[in-house]
Amino acid sequence: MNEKRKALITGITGQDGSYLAEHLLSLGYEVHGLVRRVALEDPGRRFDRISHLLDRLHLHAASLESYPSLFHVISRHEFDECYHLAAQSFVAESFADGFSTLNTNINGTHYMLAALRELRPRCRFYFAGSSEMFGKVRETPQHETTPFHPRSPYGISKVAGFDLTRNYREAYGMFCASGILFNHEGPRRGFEFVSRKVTSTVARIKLGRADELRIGNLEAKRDWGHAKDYVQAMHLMLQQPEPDDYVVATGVTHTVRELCELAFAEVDLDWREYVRVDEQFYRPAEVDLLVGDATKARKILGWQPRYTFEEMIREMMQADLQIARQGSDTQIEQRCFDQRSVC
Ligand code: NAP
Ligand code: F7E
Repeated sequence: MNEKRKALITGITGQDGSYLAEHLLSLGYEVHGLVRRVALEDPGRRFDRISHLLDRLHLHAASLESYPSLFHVISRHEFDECYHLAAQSFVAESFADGFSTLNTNINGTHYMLAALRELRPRCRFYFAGSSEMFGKVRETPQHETTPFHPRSPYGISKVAGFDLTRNYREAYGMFCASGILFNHEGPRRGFEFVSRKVTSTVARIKLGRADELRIGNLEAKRDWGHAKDYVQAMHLMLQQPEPDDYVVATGVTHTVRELCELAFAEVDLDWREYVRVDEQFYRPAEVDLLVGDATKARKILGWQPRYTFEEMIREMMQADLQIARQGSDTQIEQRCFDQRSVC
């Protein structure tokens, strides 16, 4: 009898964690997730992305800030694979509070690696690297050998996490791999990120519940894919004979302006009548142009994205229209549509 493979996901309550949990469950894994104690105390709100999976998941309370709490969870189960996704992931917030972003993202990654080395050195480890590591890009498109030049505390924290992951691979022979993932979105994206901010606000405008979309840099360019496609690449990276690092991207780039045009067009509105540029949403240092070359992932992992940008925005628009029609966006209204907030 083959035993079920056991996977541990940190950040299981986030966008990627929820899609990855679904994917691993569909492959027959026993899926464990690390969650914050406060999340266990407020499941209605904190578990909204995984509420449909709760009876099939094993959740453990731990904090990325506490080595003993991570050590304790890892000591209790023979994990085969660990996907380290938990992080302070919002770039704008990392400018507002660089200290906590660096602390959570760098120390959290180091704690995970150190505990695995001590307790489960054969457990395969995935680190959630980011295209933000390329920052002020030295070449276009960006691939695995493009030098890093991060432009935010968030980007700096991810470069440190990437280096730690590679160092554990080289120094201790552990199976440690990093995905260098470009932006990926979907209907479960946090409302502070530009794609979801646009689709959720457009839905509210369409229903007469908002009258404008205040936004930052319309000329910023991103390579946007769908999170459902990208979590499959994470899993494939841990199934290879040797650990390595991979760029995961669509190779197609769009401006924030094009994103707005498309989302408004989906509901037959003209974006120019509603979009207002507001400098409070500009960043102190911007990453102007990101476009990834995922040739290595395609050749070695056999991975390629299925969703186009247009299909993804359509799916997000439809989902946000439904939420707005049901009126279940009241909390969001209070939290994120306050135009004084930084989202
Ligand atoms: P997300 O939706 O913001 O989810 C972040 C997760 O991290 C949540 O589960 C959150 O838990 C958890 N977390 C944050 N701070 C924590 C702490 N101090 N202790 C324990 N857990 C903590 O992010 P995502 O979009 O799914 O991204 C997943 C990972 O990929 C992140 O590391 C991100 O930096 C990286 N990444 C994302 C993208 C992208 O475009 N989505 C691209 C490249 C890399 P709570 O629910 O309790 O807050
Ligand atoms: O911004 C511009 C903003 O916040 C995208 C994270 O998942 O992907 C994400 O980071 C672009 C930037 O994502 C607004 O200046 C304009 O140029 O959606 P975002 P991000 O910063 O690219 C990377 C790969 C990660 O690793 C991160 O974890 O859009 N922009 N106006 C705006 N952005 C926001 N949020 N809000 C605006 O009003």
